[in-house]
Amino acid sequence: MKKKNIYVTKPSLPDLKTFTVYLKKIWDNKIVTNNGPFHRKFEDSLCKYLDVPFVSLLSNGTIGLILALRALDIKKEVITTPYSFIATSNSLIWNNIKPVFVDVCPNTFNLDPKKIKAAITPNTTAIMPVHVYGNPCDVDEIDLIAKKNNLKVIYDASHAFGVECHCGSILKHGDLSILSFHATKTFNTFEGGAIISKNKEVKEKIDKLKNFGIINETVVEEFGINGKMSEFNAALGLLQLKQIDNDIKKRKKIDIYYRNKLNSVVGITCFSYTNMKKGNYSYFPILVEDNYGLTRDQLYYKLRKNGIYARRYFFPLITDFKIYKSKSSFNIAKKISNKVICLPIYPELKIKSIDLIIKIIKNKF
Ligand code: T4K
Repeated sequence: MKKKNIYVTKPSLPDLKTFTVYLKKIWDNKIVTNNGPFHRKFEDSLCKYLDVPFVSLLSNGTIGLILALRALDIKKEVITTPYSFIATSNSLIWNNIKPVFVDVCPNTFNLDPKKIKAAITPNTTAIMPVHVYGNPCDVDEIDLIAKKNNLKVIYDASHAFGVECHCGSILKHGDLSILSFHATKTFNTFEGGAIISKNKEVKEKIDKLKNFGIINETVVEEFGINGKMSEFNAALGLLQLKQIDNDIKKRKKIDIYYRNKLNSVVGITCFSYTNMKKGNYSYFPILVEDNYGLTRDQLYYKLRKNGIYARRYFFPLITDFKIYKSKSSFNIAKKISNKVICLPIYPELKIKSIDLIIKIIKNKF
C-alpha cells in the first residue's frame, strides 16, 4: 500500500453532521452573506472567546491588513519585518505605502525594537509588526516607541489566534490586530479573517470599508471594497470555536513530544517561545545549524523524498523576492530564514508519523 504524504498542516474540521445542521438553516432562510445571523453570532462569540472589545469579520487576513491601514489613514512609510508571509508587506504596497524593513531579534524572530527606533524618519506613520509563529512581539517596547513618536501600530496577528502574553490577550496591543482564519491556521473558517479594534468608531469605519463604503441605499461614504465574510464561513467558525481549545491541547502535546525527542539532536535547535503565557502551537519551527551534518535544504529534500512536506516558512525573506529586492541586509532574519524548517503539526497528526519525522531527522545520512 502506498504511504500517505504528511503535510505541514491539515485543517481541523468539525463533524460534518453538525455543519449540515447549520447549512440547512442557511438553506431555509436564504441569507448567505451581508451580515446575516451566523455572522452576527460569530462576531459576538469571538469577542467573548478572545476577550477583545470589537471584532470585524472579513473574507481573509490579507484584506484585513489592507483595510486596517486604510481605516487608520496610514500613509507614506511603515516600518515592518522582512521575516513574514508576503501578505504583510503587500498590504502596504496596495495602499501606496513604502515598506521600511528592519531586522528581527535573534531570539523572538520578531521586529527588533531598537532597530525600529533607528529607522524612524519624519515620513514614518506606523509600525506593522508580526507575531511570527504566534510568538508575542515585544509589545510593551513597541507600544512605548509608538507613543513617543506618535505612530500607529497595526499588528499582523495572523498566527496569533488565542495567544496570551504577560498581560492577557496579545490582540489587545497596538491600535489594531489582524487575524487570519485560513485553512492552514490553528483556527480556520476555510478562508477568513478579522480585525480586532479597541473603539466603536474604528470598528464602524472598518465595517463600512469592507462593505463598499455603503451607509444605506442612497449614501456611500468611503471608497470601500468587498471584504465580507459569508454565512458559510461564519457558521463554520461558530462550530470551530467549540473545538479550538481541544485542538490547541493536541497541538501542545505534539510540540512537547517533538521537543523532548529533538532536544538531544546535535545541530537541531527547536524554536523557543518568549514571553508567552498561552500559545496556540500553530507551527513547529526548527533551525538546522551548521554542525548538524546536512544543510537545511538537504534535510528539507530528504524529508520530501520520504513523503514529509515540511515547509521553509519564511524562506526566502520578503526582501529577497525580486519585486521587493532591498539593498539593505537583514543579517539576523537572513540567518534564520536560511536555517528554518517548520515541521508538520496539526491536531490529527499521529505519534507514528511524528516518530517517522524524528527518525529521518536523527539519521543524518
Ligand atoms: N500575514 C501572515 C503572517 C500570514 O502568515 C498570512 C498567511 C497572512 C498574513 C495572510 O492571511 P490570509 O489572507 O491567507 O488569511 C499558506 C497560506 O495560504 C497562508 O494563509 C499563510 N499565511 C501562509 C503562511 O501559508 P502556502 O502557500 O504555504 O499554503 P499551501 O496551500 O501550500 O498549504 C500548506 C499545506 O497545508 C499544504 O501542503 C497542505 C495543507 N493544506 C492546505 C490547504 C490550503 C490542506 O491540508 N488543506 C488546505 O485546504 O501559504
